Amino acid sequence: MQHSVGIIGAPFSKGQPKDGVECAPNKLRAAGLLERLQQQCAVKDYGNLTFENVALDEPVKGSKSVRTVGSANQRLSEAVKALKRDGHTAVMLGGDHSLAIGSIHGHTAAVGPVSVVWVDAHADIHTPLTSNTGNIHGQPMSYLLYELQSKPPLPNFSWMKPCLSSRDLVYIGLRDVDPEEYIMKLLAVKAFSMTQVDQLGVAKVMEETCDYLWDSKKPIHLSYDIDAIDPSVTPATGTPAVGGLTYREGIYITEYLCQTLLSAVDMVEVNPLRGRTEDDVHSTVSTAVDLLLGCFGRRREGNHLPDYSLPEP
Ligand code: HAR
Ligand code: MN
Ligand code: MN
Repeated sequence: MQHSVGIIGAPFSKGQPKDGVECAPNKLRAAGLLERLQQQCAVKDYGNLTFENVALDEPVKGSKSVRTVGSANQRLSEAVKALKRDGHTAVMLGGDHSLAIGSIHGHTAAVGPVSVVWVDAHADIHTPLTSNTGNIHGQPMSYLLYELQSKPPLPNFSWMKPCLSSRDLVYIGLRDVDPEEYIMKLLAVKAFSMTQVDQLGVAKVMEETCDYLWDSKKPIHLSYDIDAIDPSVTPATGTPAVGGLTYREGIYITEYLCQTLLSAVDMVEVNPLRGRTEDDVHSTVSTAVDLLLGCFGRRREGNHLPDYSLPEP
């Protein structure tokens, strides 16, 4: 499928405590993301959003920076909605994973209900009441699901309504899930943990993922947390978890979804300040770029010009 891609940078880090994840959008651009994507499809860069820190943002029910996260996501939701209305496939460069709230909300505001493929070591489905850390990047799914929204809404979240059904969610790559996140079992969410990736292989996982989602034929939102990939490949991230996807498995997921109704992609949790060495950062950033290229037509067999013919001797 030929995509026209619209890119939004979301340099935001208040969904978790570690500095640096806000540097990722510019790092990904500096690594040549736009130039390389342009070789495959039309690209429009909408630039970076700017976010305010809300003063006196005291914890609410233990969750941190609720108001700051709420207003950042309101802005992001509007931006993604506008980009989708312009007719592009959305690429949101985070930032931490709390941004999935605004990204998925804005996507559905423009196109109606979507399916979500959430590629992550973590389920990010804590509610403010179950979270042990109070970090909202561990909670976005609970804000999005009809089945889980907190009532009354948290401060600076009254702009949003849940917009995702648990039937339309698939997890891939899980391996660091807290006991309270058993919520996902109660909701019967489709999930391929690393155990299933080992058992079935990534090709079967993707076939089953798309069979499962195909029934409803909704546009697909891919939310890709870079910590889904093994930290030997992508160490520059805030909460690395051993035993992750290989580079090849990670890329295969994007190549497969490229051939579906892919309508929006988040790339989150790349933290250029977390690597121990230059190489750590480089490997993480270039893997994130490769994953995005895979979403939009890059093939490992080689991409060829459509009108290519052998040169005249
Ligand atoms: N479950 C833990 C928490 O709620 C860890 C959250 C995970 N970090 C992320 N999200 N990068 O995927 O705090
Ligand atoms: Mn995540
Ligand atoms: Mn994660």
